Amino acid sequence: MPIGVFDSGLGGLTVLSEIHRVLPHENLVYFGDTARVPYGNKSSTTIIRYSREITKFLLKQNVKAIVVACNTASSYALEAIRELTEIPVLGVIDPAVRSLIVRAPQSAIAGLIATKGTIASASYESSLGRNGGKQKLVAQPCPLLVPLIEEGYASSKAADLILQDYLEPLAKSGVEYLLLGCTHYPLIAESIRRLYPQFTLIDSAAETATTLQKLLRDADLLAKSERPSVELYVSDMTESMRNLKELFFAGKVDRFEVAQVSEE
Ligand code: DGN
Repeated sequence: MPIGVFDSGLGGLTVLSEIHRVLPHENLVYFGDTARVPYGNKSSTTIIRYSREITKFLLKQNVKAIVVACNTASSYALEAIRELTEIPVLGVIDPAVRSLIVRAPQSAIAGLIATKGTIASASYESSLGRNGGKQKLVAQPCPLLVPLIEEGYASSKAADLILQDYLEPLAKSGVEYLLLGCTHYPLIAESIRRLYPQFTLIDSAAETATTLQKLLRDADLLAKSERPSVELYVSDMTESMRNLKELFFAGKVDRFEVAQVSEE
């Protein structure tokens, strides 16, 4: 049985890459809602409806667990998804926050960078409270980073200037840990490390993959396929989506095609 992973678009392929790296013997089915991306500017009702539709599609693929590889959908739709199924459902926010709580002293100041939608939802703050973390969070929306990364400008002078504009206030606030709260940000992590070596980066893609590994091991659900397949489905296909797929997922893909989810 495969693991189902979904995102509002193709950025969640950074999460899929980490899952594939940590769990190389698992069959993976990914759905990117490229016809309706971005979710960040939509109402919670709509995000929940879209997420439920995609969940039903993944359940039809007979998945054994679902990873919501999108910060916005993880912020709003986890409970609604869990109402549809008994299988494990994992978002990207709790794994990153739990890693912060384990790694950082309680007195630490942590920066959070994400899209405007994720910051507005205050989901990282809620997760910190729910998990008993006492660290202080300083949030910084970074709306220009997604388009920069998607246009191939992650390692450019323009990216450095924009990063400094976003991150300098965090450095001045004494931030030591930085949560990368968006699917796209692993691609800009190297630039952040070079500009701000004092930040310890917490990458929600990597943390989600290791949390999933533990969850599957504890539930005795780990697979040992010798030839695992990676299938990618999108709700709309254009040439730029083929380029984004290459940008976000370096591994071999067995299928990359359009699939429609049924509307509720
Ligand atoms: N996948 C979204 C996220 O993790 O916030 C980023 C892309 C978007 O919908 N703006």
